[in-house]
Amino acid sequence: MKKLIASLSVIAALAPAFALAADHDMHAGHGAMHADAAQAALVDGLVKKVDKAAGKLTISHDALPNGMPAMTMAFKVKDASWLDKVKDGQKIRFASENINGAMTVVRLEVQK
Ligand SMILES: [Cu+2]
Repeated sequence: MKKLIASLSVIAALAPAFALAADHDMHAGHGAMHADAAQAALVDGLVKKVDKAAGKLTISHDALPNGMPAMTMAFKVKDASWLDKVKDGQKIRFASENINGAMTVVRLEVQK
């Protein structure tokens, strides 16, 4: 009985981590299912940070076609030269795709 309680508490301790992982996987899978729609649809975003060393853009984005709600997050970019086209506070329209588990900007238009 003592052993059962111990293993239950281990499961309880791990449960939040599992829940997070499962949520992440579902999110990624959802994105993959709708890859075609994601490719086509441009979403409004605001550049928060340009990280040339990491090849990443932090974007405050509207809701994405893959179901991700509006939030601020880092995206990889398909073409590193795009990091030279934008700066902090730049308004953009972009399309993103989940590429090998990393949300990646696959189209980017600078808003004047
Ligand atoms: Cu996001």
